[in-house]
Amino acid sequence: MIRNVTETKTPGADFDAIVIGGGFGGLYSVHKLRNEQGLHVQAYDNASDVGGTWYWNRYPGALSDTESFCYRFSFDTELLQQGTWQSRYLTQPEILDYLKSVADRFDLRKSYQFNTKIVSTSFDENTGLWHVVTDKGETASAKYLITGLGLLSAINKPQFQGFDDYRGEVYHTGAWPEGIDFSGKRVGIVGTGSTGIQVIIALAPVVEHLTVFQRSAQYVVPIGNWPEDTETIDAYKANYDAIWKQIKGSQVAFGFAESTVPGQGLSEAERERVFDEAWQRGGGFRFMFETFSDVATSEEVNASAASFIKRKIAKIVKDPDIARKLTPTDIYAKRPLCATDYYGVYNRKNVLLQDVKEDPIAEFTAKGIRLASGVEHELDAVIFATGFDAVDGNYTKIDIRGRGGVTIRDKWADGPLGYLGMMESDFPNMFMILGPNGPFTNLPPSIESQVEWISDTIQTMESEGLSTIEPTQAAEDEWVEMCRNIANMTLFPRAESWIFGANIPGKKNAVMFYLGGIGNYRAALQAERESGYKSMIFDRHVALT
Ligand code: FAD
Ligand code: NA7
Repeated sequence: MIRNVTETKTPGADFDAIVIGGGFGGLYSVHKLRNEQGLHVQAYDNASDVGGTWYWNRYPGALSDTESFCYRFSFDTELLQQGTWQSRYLTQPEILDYLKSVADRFDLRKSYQFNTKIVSTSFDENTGLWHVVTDKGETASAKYLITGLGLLSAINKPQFQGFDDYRGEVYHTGAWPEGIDFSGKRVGIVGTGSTGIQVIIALAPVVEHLTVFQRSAQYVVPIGNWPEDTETIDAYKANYDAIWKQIKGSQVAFGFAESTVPGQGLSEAERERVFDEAWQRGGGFRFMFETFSDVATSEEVNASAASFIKRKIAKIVKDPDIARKLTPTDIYAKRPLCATDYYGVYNRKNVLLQDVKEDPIAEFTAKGIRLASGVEHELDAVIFATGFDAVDGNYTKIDIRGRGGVTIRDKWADGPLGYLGMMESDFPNMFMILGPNGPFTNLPPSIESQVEWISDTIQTMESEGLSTIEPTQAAEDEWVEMCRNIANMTLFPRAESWIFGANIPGKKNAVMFYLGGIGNYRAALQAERESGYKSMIFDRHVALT
């Protein structure tokens, strides 16, 4: 159903709800609140159209690593049956087209003001309303604030000495302009995370020369990106009820059943057999979670998986010194990477691997990048594939003020907090999609779970005539502590990555995810609702006046 709601129910407010963000989260929120609940919604995005992640990340080779059949919304069966794709994984243009088609189907663009950044927002305790201010100086007020700011969205662009002197082209994968042609150019790429490896593979055959500036060697397994024909796609479509049921009760929500078999206690040969099958099948999350139940928790099994990948590197890469540089020395506990023949790229004559732990980047020069050893790489273009200030990055960029003027930056000074990954005490009626301490999964099903919980909660508030809702500090503390405890049961905190904020210089290392799985997460959401919101305080401002 599509609604054109122009009247605000909330007395004294411009809108009932303000939504920030035009990705999966923002779009679904506008649909739920406007089309289903008849609320007057105003949405903003600083992009010029919908798409979020997939609007910004247009770099060559950009691909999902969630399989096509489940990197999408599940709430609309007709939309699911209309779904179409070419291969096991979706390319960026396919995902962007999909999100545009969702916006068309539910007429969502009419609620958006694009090219508009929200720079500050504050909660007025007297009126119980949120006020937002845009970068154009416009203001608007609403009872509910829904933030779909993205968890991998605020780009991380490291500072280097002499950067302003560099006369070549500079790009960041997370803010990619269209129509760049690298053929015949000498290109440098800084960063070898999920994004870096995709760009490296895509550009190596195109550029004249590619220099990869690698800080950490990575564990990369094959992605297995084969074409999927109509028959295969139709089989998914025929099974969608069972597929989504499985996904929403699983751990990582990637569309496969996680292994319940521990690798501990098995022989090295038996583990090898299972890892080899996973290597052939492809998929990073499958390699980590479908093989054995304890790859991410047992040091021994983790080392066994790591050793398997290391031996593959030695086999694939012809030059032993390059193979050595590509071989990780840390634990296998970052978000698992996968790609098509990543290590094989380094057998190409036009690709040079520069280990910047051995020989750090000293400065940019007019012509390129100079290393500490004095070696200068002349480059026509430098691509930063240096990732994101993950999870809280876009929150701390906005001046967000809750009760008593407390800022989110202050509240999160020791690391971001969040009850159920969505709410914050002293920030009433603010609902964060993929906020801190939310689930670590294939994200569309988690986003849907959150948006549905938020819209149910708002519906309850509207039907009960309630003014404000916020979690108790105790509930928030308990949730955050539980997230910490679960994380500490795994090996993830022992690897330096964006999952714990370790990629940003000066950022406090903090637990930012609920690693308990989407099934348990959804159960916690249901329990909160069915208990009559036992962890929430309602109408505190009314009680205070
Ligand atoms: P986003 O899509 O990030 O949208 C946030 C929007 O908010 C952006 O458009 C931004 O412009 C806007 N915004 C932020 N701040 C402001 C402001 N102050 N004012 C106005 N607008 C603002 N996840 C998976 O599960 N599987 C994958 O395979 C996968 N692949 C990925 C590949 C890449 C390259 C990246 C970067 C991420 C990937 N992700 C993947 C994570 C991906 O971000 C999520 O799956 C999902 O797209 C997030 O949707 P969202 O709506 O929450 O946020
Ligand atoms: P990541 O995974 O954070 O990777 C960023 C890469 O950039 C990583 O290899 C970093 O090295 C490297 N990096 C960061 N800063 C520097 C500096 N200063 N010098 C050299 N190298 C640097 O981001 P991605 O975009 O690849 O992926 C993020 C998520 O988005 C991913 O999981 C998908 O879900 C999509 P490091 O490894 O930290 O030593």
